Order: sequence, then C-alpha cells, then structure tokens
Amino acid sequence: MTAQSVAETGRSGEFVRQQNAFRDRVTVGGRFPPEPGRYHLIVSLACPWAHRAVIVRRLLGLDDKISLGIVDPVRDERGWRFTLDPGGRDPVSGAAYLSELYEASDPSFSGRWTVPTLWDTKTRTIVSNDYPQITLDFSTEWDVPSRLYPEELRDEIDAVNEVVYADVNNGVYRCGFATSQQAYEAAYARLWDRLDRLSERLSGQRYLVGDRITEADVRLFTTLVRFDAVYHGHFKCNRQKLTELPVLWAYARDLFQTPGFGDTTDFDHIKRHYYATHEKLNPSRIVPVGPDLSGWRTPHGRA
Ligand SMILES: N[C@@H](CCC(=O)N[C@@H](CS)C(=O)NCC(=O)O)C(=O)O
Repeated sequence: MTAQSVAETGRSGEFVRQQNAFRDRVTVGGRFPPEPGRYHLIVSLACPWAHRAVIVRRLLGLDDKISLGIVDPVRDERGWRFTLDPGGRDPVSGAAYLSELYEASDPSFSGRWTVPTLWDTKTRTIVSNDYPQITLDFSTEWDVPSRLYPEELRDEIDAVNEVVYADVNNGVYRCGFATSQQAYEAAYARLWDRLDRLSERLSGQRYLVGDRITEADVRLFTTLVRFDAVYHGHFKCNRQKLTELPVLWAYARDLFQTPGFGDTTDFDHIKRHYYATHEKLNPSRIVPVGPDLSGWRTPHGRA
C-alpha cells in the first residue's frame, strides 16, 4: 500500500476521498474565460468522474470547442500515461505523463494526479481537477442551449446529486476500499438503501429530476454503467447485479441509447483499469472475462 492510499483510509477502516487541488474555473469574465479551442479536457474513459465530463461535453455540443485527451486505462507508478497517442505524448499539451502537467502548474504539488483535468493551452496550466464543478461550468458558462442544469431545477438537482454522490458514486468506492468488515458493511447498507430508493423514485418517472435529462442523470449513469462490470465483483457491491434491478436497468439502458452516453462508454477501458490498477484488491491483475455485457448493446453503443 502506498503512502497515498494510506492517507485515504480513516481510523475505522473507511475510505476517505481526498480534496481536489486545482479549483479555478472557466467563467465568463474570469481569469479563464470560455474560448473555443483553448481548453483541453484530459480523461480516462475508465473513470466515472471523468466520464461525467465526457458525457456533458458531448450532450452540450462542446466537442469542437474543448478538445479531449484520453489516457491509457492502466496507470504505472508515475500515474496516468498518454500511451494511446502517437509517440506516447498528448498532442495538445506535449506530455507523456499527466503528472508533468501537475508539475508544470504547481512544482510543489504533492497530491494525486487525477482525471478529469482541465488544461489551459494558453497559459499552460491546469485550470481544474474539481470534477463536480467542471461539468456545472460546462452547462452554465459556455454559450450552449443547455437544459442540464436549469435554474428552476437546481435545488432539486443539487439535493439528488448530494445523496447520489455520498451513497452511490462514492458509495461503491467506500465498499471497495473499506479495510474493516464494519466499514464495508456500513457502506454496503447505505449503497443498497439508496439504490432501493432511487428505484422507487424512477418507477414513476423517466428521469431523476423533471421530465428531461439533467446533470443528475449523468452522475447516476456513470456508476450504473460500471456496476456489473466492476463494482458488483471487484468492489463487493453484490446484493444484485444491475440487470436484476428492473427499474434501474431499464433507466440505465434508456440513457445508454441516448447519444452521449453509450457512445462514450468503453467497457474495455473500464475493466482493464479497475482490475489492473487496484493491486490490493486484485493482486493477480487478471481481468475477468465476464460478465456478459451484451444487454447494453445498441446501435449507438460501443459495448
Ligand atoms: N479528483 C477526485 C476524483 C477523481 C478521481 O478519483 N479520479 C481517479 C480515477 S477514477 C484518479 O485519477 N485517480 C488517480 C490516483 O488516485 O492516483 C479525487 O481525487 O477523489
């Protein structure tokens, strides 16, 4: 276990997520104004927090305004690598490792080099790795016809996001990274109680808030789409599979078929990342062949 992962475990064995280090924002009139072609969004397609930003960028039609950098799903001891790019370097920033961009932005930085990272090509610095704010700013600060975070629904979206984050998005990590039976069982109970409540909520409505897709659906989706492939087994979230939860399965598949969701989901990256990266949970690094993911397959999907 590295010093970094020790720092992420609380006294009774519960997983404690670190704070995000770069918290500037792209804002109208701010130090980093929204300018097409200026910013580079660096993601791992495996990572649920980064996947949010990829989906929102696509849903808002920001693809041609904000470029996308994709890292190798498997990190080495120096972190995320641009091995998928020609010559092993990100063509926009020139980096071989994401850590180089953290170092260039703050030579004294000593935290984790995380995705998503929003890089400013003009000042050659990281604007943000603050994933919850990155997607909200895409919706509100760029000139896009957006209904993902409409003012009249913000309170409700924020309230749903808060519990979905605590119990589901981060809840699966709290199950997987618990280092005591008690911490694991507490996280497991919270996760399943919340999934049951979300099933109930979605049994009477197509989307989480209002009558169209919002930021809240994007955030729930990124955990649900990874559920059977990694969280059910690798993180021991195994009361049921998503495919055994009729309401959530139908909801997730409905979203998967919507352009921006299924077409940004990469099950190969997801599986290779989780099983090969968390050495403590899976020392052999063997990536399981199953489960059968063909239930997701759609004309838009990459499954
Ligand atoms: N920045 C947040 C969320 C983003 C995040 O956790 N990204 C993961 C991938 S899913 C990452 O980049 N991890 C790199 C590391 O832990 O070294 C955090 O640190 O908790």
